[in-house]
Amino acid sequence: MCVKMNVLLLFASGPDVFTISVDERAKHDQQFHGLSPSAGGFITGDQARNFFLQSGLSPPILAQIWALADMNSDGRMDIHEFSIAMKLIKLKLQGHPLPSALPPSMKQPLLPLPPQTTFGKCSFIPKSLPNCADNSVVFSCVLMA
Ligand SMILES: [Ca+2]
Repeated sequence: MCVKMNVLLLFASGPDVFTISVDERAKHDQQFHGLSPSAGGFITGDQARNFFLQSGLSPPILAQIWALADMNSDGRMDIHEFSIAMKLIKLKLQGHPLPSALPPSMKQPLLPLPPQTTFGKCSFIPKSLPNCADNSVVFSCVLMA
């Protein structure tokens, strides 16, 4: 009972309009690799520009999106930056105004793919729920044999 409640709270405070979903991430991954990124995992400004223009957004808007998404301003995009740009393009096409600065939810490292409830040899299980008085859920990482 207490666990369920807290998990719901986590979800309620988590995703916002800028959060890139796992499905979107998978699509962005595919598109990124379709653009033949370099061995280091980057696409150039030219590669990205031609692709982004297909969205139908105007070059000045795309320039703004590029400026936001190219977090380290090195003139090229890794998969994370590309995913941010694609998300901003989608939001813009849906009528959302572009943010003046990149929202924290976008700067976070992308979720691992595919989504997993277990990671490596760790399994997260509720550790103890004495009385839920402190309204917190304790998880413990148990090594599986
Ligand atoms: Ca960059």
